[in-house]
Amino acid sequence: MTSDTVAKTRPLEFNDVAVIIPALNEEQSLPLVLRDLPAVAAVIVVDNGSNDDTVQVAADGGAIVAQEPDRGYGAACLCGMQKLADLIACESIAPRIVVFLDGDYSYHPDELSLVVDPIRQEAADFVIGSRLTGHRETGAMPPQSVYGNKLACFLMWVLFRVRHTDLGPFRAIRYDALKNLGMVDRDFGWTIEMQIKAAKRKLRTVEVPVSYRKRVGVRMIRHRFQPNRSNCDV
Ligand SMILES: Nc1nc2c(ncn2[C@@H]2O[C@H](COP(=O)(O)OP(=O)(O)O)[C@@H](O)[C@H]2O)c(=O)[nH]1
Ligand SMILES: [Mg+2]
Repeated sequence: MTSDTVAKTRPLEFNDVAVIIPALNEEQSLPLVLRDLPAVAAVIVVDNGSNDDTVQVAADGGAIVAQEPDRGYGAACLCGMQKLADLIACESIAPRIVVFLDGDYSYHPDELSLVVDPIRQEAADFVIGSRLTGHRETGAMPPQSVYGNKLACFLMWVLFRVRHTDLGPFRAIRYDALKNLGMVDRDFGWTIEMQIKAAKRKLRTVEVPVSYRKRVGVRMIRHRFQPNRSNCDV
């Protein structure tokens, strides 16, 4: 389905918002994510070399599919940004806000307005959904992830005087501000890179509590508080 078709068949509640969903083997969870997401200008699912039916369920759910064969969360986000720029260049959409959302259904897509509203109300340029201040299903975030995020946030405070509680990937940012950050990290350093760069560029950044539940499907040995292979130049 093209973005034109999406626009014709859905009432656009968030026609100023584009959503980028990096996805690696998320055939089970992605239909739920796309089902619960409010109508937006465009949903871009970036397939990161899945060997299941991620691409098919994304297309069936009305998303625009981009493909990034290079593994890595940040690589997928960068590819999604490029796809978004292409769509804007051919004038199929003109979003003002970009939301990043995981494809594993660990976040609640129907909480989109929580991260988007502060930008719409001109109270922020960048909004991070915090799992640490929001409601977490028991066992959704393993202890090493909780403490790793806290440690990363503490180090951000020590080194950059930036106060955060989480590196949560469910986040919204003004599109023009995102472009100016010059994001480069191709792995799980992506989220912390964005937070540090936003602070350095003096973006108005706020955190909002968001809900977090156990992912659908299994994975993860590496976690987002480990910016390994990070090549971010912040
Ligand atoms: N693990 C992993 N996830 C990826 C990759 N590329 C895209 N993703 C997607 O990034 C999101 C976060 O991944 P996840 O494994 O849930 O990471 P965690 O929440 O930090 O444990 C999911 O939607 C994945 O499908 C990749 O190379 N590795
Ligand atoms: Mg996850």
